[in-house]
Amino acid sequence: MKPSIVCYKKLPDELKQKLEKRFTVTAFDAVNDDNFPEFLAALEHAEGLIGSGLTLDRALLQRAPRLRAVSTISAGYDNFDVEALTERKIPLMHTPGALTDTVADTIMALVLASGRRIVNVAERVKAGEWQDSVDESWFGVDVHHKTMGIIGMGRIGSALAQRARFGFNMKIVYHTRTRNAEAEDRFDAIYMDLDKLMSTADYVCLILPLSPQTYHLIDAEKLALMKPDAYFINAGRGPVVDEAALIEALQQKKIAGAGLDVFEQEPLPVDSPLLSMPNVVAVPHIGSATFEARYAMAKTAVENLIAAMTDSIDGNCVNPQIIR
Ligand code: 8YV
Repeated sequence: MKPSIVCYKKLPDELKQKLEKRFTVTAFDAVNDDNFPEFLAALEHAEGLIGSGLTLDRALLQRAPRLRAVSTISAGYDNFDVEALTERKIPLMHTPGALTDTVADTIMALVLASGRRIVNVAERVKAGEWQDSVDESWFGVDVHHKTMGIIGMGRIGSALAQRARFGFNMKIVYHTRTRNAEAEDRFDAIYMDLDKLMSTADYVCLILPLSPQTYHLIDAEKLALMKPDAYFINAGRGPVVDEAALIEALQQKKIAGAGLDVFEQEPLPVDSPLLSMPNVVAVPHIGSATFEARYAMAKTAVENLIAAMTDSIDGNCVNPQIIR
């Protein structure tokens, strides 16, 4: 008999078929309040799980007593209880390589949109305000030749540095857990402690994952170090930033603006003060949201699940210490 798996995200047909060749698949396009009881019932038999966008905490994982492998269609895994999985020797697979360039493109877009006020001026044009040649009220600030500060110099940070350094002649300063000699070599990136980076960069770009160590790492104190004409960009995870402190820094004009792909609460509540600030570019967690990247992520996740279910893991495992 084929092993049972549960897929909790809509997959392209050919990828679903690839899974169906090997497994008995119970598929949900998405899990919501309506189908949650059916999802729980399917978990009881699940040996494998694949999907994204669901919080799989210890209690929910306990509803899957036969579970042997989990494959998330994402790079981030803050929505999983990794400790609970590791205790049960269940590998958690993810897709860090499949979205690098796409997310770096998104961050560059937020940098450009913030500095050049692309969204704000486009809204004014749509509102009929473009009546004459533009005066200073439409001006932005340059991106090229400025200093980009990258917090988190991993795969995405390096892809961003490449764009900024060679596409826009920017100076790169960075902060990360372990120094990245390759980035220093390739992009002339200068390592700085976090405080120094915050006070140096014209565009502070945050790409850190969420963990107990990074929660609210960027707080009022850190934001106060930024230059008043600098921009803050977040494409990592919302809760790495104290959003209330960011809102206050923006309201008090302590920084020039922000470009945000992630928020403490997603979807962002419609009454968030961020939405009424002309110097904030807010996008709905679209870092990896292109057809190409989402397909590559789903394909990698399917391959990851097959590898984990057949004891042939070769990379992409969050908790490799459990592999025998
Ligand atoms: C999406 C992401 O949130 O991969 C990640 O960690 O943040 C994004 O690509 C994810 O794929 C859920 O759809």
